[in-house]
Amino acid sequence: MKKFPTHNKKLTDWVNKMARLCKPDDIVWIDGSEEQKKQLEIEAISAQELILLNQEKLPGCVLHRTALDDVARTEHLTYICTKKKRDAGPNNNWMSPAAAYKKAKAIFDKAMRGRTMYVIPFSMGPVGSPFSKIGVEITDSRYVVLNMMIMTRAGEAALRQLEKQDHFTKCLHSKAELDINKRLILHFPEDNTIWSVGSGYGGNALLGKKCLSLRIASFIARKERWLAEHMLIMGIEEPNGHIEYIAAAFPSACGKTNLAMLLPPEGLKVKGYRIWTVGDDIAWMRVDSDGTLWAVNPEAGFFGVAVGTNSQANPNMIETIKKNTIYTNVLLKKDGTVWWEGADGDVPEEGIDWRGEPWKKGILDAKGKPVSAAHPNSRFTTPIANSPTASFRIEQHHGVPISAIVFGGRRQHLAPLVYEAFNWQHGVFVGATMASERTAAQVGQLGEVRRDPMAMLPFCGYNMAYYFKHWLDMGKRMAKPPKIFHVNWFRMDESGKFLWPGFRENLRVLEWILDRCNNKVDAVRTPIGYLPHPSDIDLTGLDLPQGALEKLLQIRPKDWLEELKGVNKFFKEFKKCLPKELWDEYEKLSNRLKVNE
Ligand code: OXD
Ligand code: MN
Repeated sequence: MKKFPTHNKKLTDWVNKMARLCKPDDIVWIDGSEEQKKQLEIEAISAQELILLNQEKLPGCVLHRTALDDVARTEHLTYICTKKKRDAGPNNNWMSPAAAYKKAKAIFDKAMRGRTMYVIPFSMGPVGSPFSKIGVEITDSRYVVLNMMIMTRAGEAALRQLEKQDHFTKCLHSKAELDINKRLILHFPEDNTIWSVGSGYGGNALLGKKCLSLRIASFIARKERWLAEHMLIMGIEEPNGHIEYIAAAFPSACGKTNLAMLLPPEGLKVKGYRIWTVGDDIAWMRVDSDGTLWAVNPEAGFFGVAVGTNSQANPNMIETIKKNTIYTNVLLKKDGTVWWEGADGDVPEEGIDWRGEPWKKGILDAKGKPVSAAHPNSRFTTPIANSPTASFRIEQHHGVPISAIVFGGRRQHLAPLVYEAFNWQHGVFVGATMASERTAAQVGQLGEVRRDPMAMLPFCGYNMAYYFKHWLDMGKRMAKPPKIFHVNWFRMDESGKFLWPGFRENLRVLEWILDRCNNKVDAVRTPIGYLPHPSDIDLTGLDLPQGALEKLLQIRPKDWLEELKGVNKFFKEFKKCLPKELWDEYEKLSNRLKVNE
């Protein structure tokens, strides 16, 4: 066995112990160097885990295909393993730590025989920043190593930081047999440990992402009094060069990545706005000594959905993924480039689909349905630094100051385009009652409302009732808390047509949000919060049909009272643990609506 590049006892003891369990043939430590990365790529290509793409057109890009039943996060196999079940809450699957370790050990046992065990020291957040956390992932997947090298700061520098602080999150991963019946994604927040086995899919296997940066981090954040959130962070540069930052939470597949990289709309060009992307998925936020909220993105890459990404939806992403990108489950074209449904350009005549099968334009399956070229959850992994919008503050240890927090969901009829919460407590209620309607892309009843508070339902590593309380407490700690808003880009008219064009035009709404933060405009007080005066949303160059904006800003108290029934049911799941303040906000909203009915 090779010499370990560290004398840190905690780390070497743990790696040795995991090696005794998984029995790899070899152990390789990841130093984060370009040479090591190249070497791993060569090995992965010869083992057919990766396909080298056309290096002239897509330099540094490769393609990976997952197992057919390993294409998305498996929430039903994801557990929070706390000593007390109540600490995991009704929002999580729970297993006792003893039972979970026992069950998983049987799967990890000798799982790495004939394979190499990679040890990846990594930092979530800039190395050495007071915001950041160190983790070490052990894995037997080269694909995981190469992804972690993009998504995190992996290697030597993280290891030296670990030695200084002497604590880290222990992340153990093995593909094992990639068997869905032997797949478990286990979190042990009380042990600062994650065990994931039987999956090679990003959200299950890149343990720095959802597992550490959200589930484990949210648990730690409550103890250490900060926030780990499922939020994008973007900077909006005004013509005078001043940049304001916002953090925004939307459920998965509501356009966080597109918003974070937005290209200002043609109509507002004269105003000279520019967008800076700090992050598209996760925000860690702390109260600083100035009494305001500051945020970093713990990640260093994007793990974005490919299907639907094109020059109209996200031109900056199209630029970003032209180099040094790992594509997963997309179509391989004859010329060694890639394609997916909704990509730019013509539908290719033929290729190899995400399953590895020959594919032809118009090809139908046995039931007469089109065979998809790319999986609907196909992905690209790409460095943020590739993006033309990458913020110059990404590496800054202090992060960025947050002026506004924005919540959002997909609501056909209920929520207006935008509204502002009355204060922090009301804002927490707005976040806690967030919901989204199912689209055709998801299984289940179309239009069915799914509650997803702060977009954290699948990611909160403890009882959400305590999480709400933590949010309320955080507000009290800030001298100047950010204002809280709610947006809905998805409102429809009577004929089922979207009333708002979305995408680039969303900047018009962010402009109003910033005007509110800077006390530049007043607003209309309504039962649900402050709404814009229609004339305060700059529609220059936008051809919105007559009356559309008024419809977008309409509130129907009857619909909101109906909505409150769902909220009531949801809140009751948390029994006595739910903070009284949220029931107070519920009552106040209900009363305001009844007066206006
Ligand atoms: C993601 C998700 O992959 O939220 O970011 O599902
Ligand atoms: Mn996400």
